[in-house]
Amino acid sequence: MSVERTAYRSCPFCEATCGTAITVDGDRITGVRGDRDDPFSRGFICPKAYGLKELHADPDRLRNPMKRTPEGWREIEWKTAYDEIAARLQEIRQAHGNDSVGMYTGNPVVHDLGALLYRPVFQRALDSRSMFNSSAIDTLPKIVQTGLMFGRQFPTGVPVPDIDRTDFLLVVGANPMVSHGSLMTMPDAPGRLKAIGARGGKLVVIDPRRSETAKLADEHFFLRPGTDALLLLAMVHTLFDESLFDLGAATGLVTGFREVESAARDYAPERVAERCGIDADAIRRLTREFASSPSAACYGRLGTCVQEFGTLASWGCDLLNILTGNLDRPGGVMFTTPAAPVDAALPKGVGFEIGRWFSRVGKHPEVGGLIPSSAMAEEILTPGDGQVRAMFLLMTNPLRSAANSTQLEAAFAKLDLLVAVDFYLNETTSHADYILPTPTAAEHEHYDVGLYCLSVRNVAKWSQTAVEPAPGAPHTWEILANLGARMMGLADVPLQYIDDLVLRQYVEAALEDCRWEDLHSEEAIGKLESQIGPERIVELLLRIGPYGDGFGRNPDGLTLAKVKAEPHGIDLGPLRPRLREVINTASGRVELAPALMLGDLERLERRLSSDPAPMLLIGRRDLRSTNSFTHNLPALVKGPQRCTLHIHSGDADRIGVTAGGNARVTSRVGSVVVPVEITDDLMPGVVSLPHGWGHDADGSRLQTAGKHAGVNANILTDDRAYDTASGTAVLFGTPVDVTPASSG
Ligand SMILES: Nc1nc2c(c(=O)[nH]1)N[C@H]1C(S)=C(S)[C@@H](COP(=O)(O)OP(=O)(O)OC[C@H]3O[C@@H](n4cnc5c(=O)[nH]c(N)nc54)[C@H](O)[C@@H]3O)O[C@H]1N2
Ligand SMILES: Nc1nc2c(c(=O)[nH]1)N[C@H]1C(S)=C(S)[C@@H](COP(=O)(O)OP(=O)(O)OC[C@H]3O[C@@H](n4cnc5c(=O)[nH]c(N)nc54)[C@H](O)[C@@H]3O)O[C@H]1N2
Ligand code: SF4
Ligand SMILES: [Mo]
Repeated sequence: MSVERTAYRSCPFCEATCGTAITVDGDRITGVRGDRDDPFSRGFICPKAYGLKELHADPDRLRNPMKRTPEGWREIEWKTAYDEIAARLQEIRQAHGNDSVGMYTGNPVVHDLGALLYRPVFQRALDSRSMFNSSAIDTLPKIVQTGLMFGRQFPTGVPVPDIDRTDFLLVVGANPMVSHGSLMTMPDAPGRLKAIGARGGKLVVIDPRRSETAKLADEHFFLRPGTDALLLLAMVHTLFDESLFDLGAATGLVTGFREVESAARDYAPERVAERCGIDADAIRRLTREFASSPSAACYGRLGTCVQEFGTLASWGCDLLNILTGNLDRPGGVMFTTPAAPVDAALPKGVGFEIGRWFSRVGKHPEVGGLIPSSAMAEEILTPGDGQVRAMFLLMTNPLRSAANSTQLEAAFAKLDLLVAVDFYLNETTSHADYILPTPTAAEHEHYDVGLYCLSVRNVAKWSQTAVEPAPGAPHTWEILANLGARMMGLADVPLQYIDDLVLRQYVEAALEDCRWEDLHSEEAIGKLESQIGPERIVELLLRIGPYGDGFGRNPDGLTLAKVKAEPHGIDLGPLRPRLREVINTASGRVELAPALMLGDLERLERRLSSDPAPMLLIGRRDLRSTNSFTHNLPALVKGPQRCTLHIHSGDADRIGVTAGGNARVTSRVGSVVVPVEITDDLMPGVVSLPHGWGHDADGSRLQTAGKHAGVNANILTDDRAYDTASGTAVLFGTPVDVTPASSG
């Protein structure tokens, strides 16, 4: 008789970290439900959680390393894969230098503890400047903006809305009813958003689309894509113009106040209103309401990042928060106090730097040693010293997620070597020479070291393994450690030895500037109970962290054992004020007016005085997708086709496209034909198309996704369009031409 077991883990399909209870019979997942005893998510899950079961059972999912041969794909042994890949990488870098090997990583890395903690290890082993920043696909403007203002490395300097206590949430370019929050880790986004109204608070949404969040809101304003910086500067202008500012907790802790006042002088609401599509009176009224609310939080996400003025728009959001006294105040925006402070392992020092060097071809600034993902194709295609000839991809499908995917596909075809750590043979990995699959989330333990730095409450939870991986199948950290070791000439060394070296690096970084001054490496290493792998690093971070036991110095404090003993998770309380300890700028103050932002205003001015494009394309997320990789799971693709072009009825009539008919959408770089849905939920002059589709590529092995192929939105997005300040690709606000089309 079989015995059913239950494992508890956070769901890996978005940033919300909902607690799931996974029932298992033998090596089969039998069910996934919300964990009612999880103090953070209280039983909430969305339909995607069920994907844990379908993904584990997916017959298309790869289980063994794959090698491309003249006869087609062949399964090979892990050791052969490591040896061959390392040898090819060595060969390429010996012939062409270290920078000829590039690396790019994708969104799922944040849900795989081993990938997250051992990526830097492999990166160091590659010792190349061709490290492409996946944050440049969604978060870089926020990283640069908060880095310059607060002097901290991502993700520890990003204030998050205190959503459970706020009286006023202003959502600019985010759709948390569907995305469930990003840079704001909060299970049960719908419940938390509805609770704002239920306690008498207000929700206002600024979005070119009447999104699911906008439909819930008290007020929604349509805004022309890419004009957020103008709107937010107009709100800042109003704060000064009408003397509505009050720094609150930030009083005495800021610098650059006068510079902001003078910069905002040019952006009177009356001057930007027409361009934004929002009345000047409405801008002034909204500003007054925000400023006079007992607490308020302005939250910007993708709509304020993946656009032409992402850094300025992100700056505008936090200026509004700071100048109205809402930074570091309950109900405003606050800094999480994570139990496992991953920043302890980041390079120390004061301030945040950008542009210590620039990319070879496009001259994009580096951030944290990485160059923007939009530079990938040009770095591969442009000959010269440092040209990229090999790429290592870690859990990403850039031929569906990055701008101008046609060009990137042509670039990948030119590589001498493409290696993908991925469990699907999909649109990108089908171009690889080797594919290295890793176990699914249900098959590994996990701790949300990254996402718990951005959670709306302080929490800790250890995610359990639900099903054991196939015998011999390595975890992501083992793959990265094994390949990294070979790249450093340590081919025949036991994994334990390599991992001890990795641990030592983490310990030394973490103990520099640690709150337990008398704690030394040998003591910490000696007292760690975990033996190997990412778990040992989490144990270290928990024990030195703000709630930690300090390796015995605070006996009641947290240890990994205590966290593991609470499989539903531990609630460590609401966000608490900590601005003084967060500020890490050279001036010791919050930098309200970094030179990068002031310098970028000239570009904004130029845009304001140029003619607006008649039709702009934006994205759209769907509740049952996670970017590109959940479309092979039957429960998540059933129902009507979701990859459609949304267009306003007035535009549809003028252009002559009809509901259910097809439209051709053309941008500078490409063209697609897509079914049309007419809706007045979009503002006129804006069309919307979801990303992550286009599953009809030759060479993929995705039976279910292939039947729901859709089109690839990133055929249209332009690699040459980016937020110059940060190097972020413009994914929302692409000028397009829409015409009727007869067939697909
Ligand atoms: N036009 C447009 N483009 C966009 C966006 C948009 O809104 N509009 N959004 C952007 C954003 S925000 C993001 S974050 C990116 C996301 O883009 P990516 O980071 O490329 O994410 P995915 O497309 O989901 O691809 C993830 C890959 O990892 C693999 N994978 C998933 N989980 C695992 C795992 O546990 N182990 C292994 N080995 N492999 C795994 C999948 O098979 C898939 O190939 O897309 C961006 N692209
Ligand atoms: N269901 C689901 N959830 C997801 C994902 C998913 O693919 N599916 N992806 C995850 C990932 S990787 C991320 S990064 C997050 C993203 O989380 P969000 O940012 O909340 O997600 P989006 O739906 O892209 O929301 C962006 C909103 O900006 C609007 N917008 C477009 N252009 C502009 C503009 O110029 N200005 C303004 N103000 N608004 C604009 C869009 O209409 C959209 O409503 O979601 C995560 N969660
Ligand atoms: S909202 Fe859905 S996808 Fe996101 S963590 Fe929760 S269950 Fe998973
Ligand atoms: Mo993202």
